[in-house]
Amino acid sequence: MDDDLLGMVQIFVLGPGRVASATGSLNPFVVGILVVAGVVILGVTIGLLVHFLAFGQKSYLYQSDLQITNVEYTSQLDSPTSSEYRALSRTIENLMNETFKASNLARQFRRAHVVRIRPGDQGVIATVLLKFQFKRNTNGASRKSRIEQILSQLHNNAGTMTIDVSSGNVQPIPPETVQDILIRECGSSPELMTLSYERIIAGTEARAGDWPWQASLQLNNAHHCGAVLISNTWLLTAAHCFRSVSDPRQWSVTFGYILSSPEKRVNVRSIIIHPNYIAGTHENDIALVELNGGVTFTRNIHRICLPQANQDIPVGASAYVTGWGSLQPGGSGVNVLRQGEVQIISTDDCNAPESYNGAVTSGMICAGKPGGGTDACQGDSGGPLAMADSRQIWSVWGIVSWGYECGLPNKPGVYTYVPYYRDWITQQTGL
Ligand code: 4AZ
Repeated sequence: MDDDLLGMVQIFVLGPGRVASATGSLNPFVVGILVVAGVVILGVTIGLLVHFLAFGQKSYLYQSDLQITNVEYTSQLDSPTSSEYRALSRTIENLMNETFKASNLARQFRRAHVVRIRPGDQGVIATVLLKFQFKRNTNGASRKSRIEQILSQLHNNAGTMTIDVSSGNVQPIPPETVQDILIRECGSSPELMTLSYERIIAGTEARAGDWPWQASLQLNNAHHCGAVLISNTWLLTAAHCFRSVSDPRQWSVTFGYILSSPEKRVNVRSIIIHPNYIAGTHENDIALVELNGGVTFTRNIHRICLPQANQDIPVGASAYVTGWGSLQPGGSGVNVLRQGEVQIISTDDCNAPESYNGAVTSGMICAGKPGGGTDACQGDSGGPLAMADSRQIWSVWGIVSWGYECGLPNKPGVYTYVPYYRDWITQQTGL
């Protein structure tokens, strides 16, 4: 043993020793240690690289069409925000979760997400995205056939649903394609686009792409109000934003979370102010802005969903208000988009004598923090009060409208209640 070791050391010392003597200044022993260290580092690096490339985990995405023959397609399923669409998507996603969790791909399966429901020859066809994490050294064809095999078992084992999975319909898709699919759908959050749950809404400064539907409504190129993108040509905002100027030629809309460097600026073609807007009482404080040419949706610019007409909002639910408004009444606005979490407050509580004493009408909804604090303020007007459903799809439930100062206890923000105006929005835009 000892002899062997000695021999090894001698070989290393002897080799570079000649180099050392050639330069005349390096101690052969030091050079030997350096060489040994170099070889060890190189070995470890190569080892790690081989291990990572061969055994490291990588995300793989697949798309599959499931034919559900015993669910009838109804017009309710046209809208991804209808309770029917949500319930069916949830049922399918839960079934996928249970199926893969009970399969030999339990450890590799990450998430299922229904992106589309359309009428089939028989029943409905649901397009599902599936995310897995496989070791890099697994074979692509074998991954696909393992998934197909598990899905084919659904035929006999899909709870209340009768599912037909035609063979060969599991397709691997690149992450960019998943993004392109989700960007076209309304209300896709950044965490959805990677089919992960990894969103942390922390602090109050937003990051790029966090609120892709948020726009800045600008009067002569200066931020005046918030607005929210509901299609590639229409935005929702507050009527009171146009109290002084309603000529579309003086208005433009910018997208991107940093005001000073917008990702896009688009001119305004038309402005539709609710005909019954009353400045004194803030009633019907809602307006539509039509863009001069549609925007192309990107990861950082795309539309939010609209809630159903007269859909109820649960009191106490958590919602987010976003905007470039001031941090206190009379203050100046900010350059980087901010976000605040608020809770929905019942209209009865909001109309209490110590609160707004009856000024909150059925086209309004209140939201704030129990003791005050987080709130919308001047410059946030027209921006969204957004809420995510259990599938992490966001809808605009409110539009920042009014309130007594900002963040005071018993004086929450008052928002235009979008479900109350849903039919008006359809009449005006066809959405
Ligand atoms: C405003 O002046 C304003 N705290 C907007 C919202 C609120 C207060 C004022 C709500 O545009």
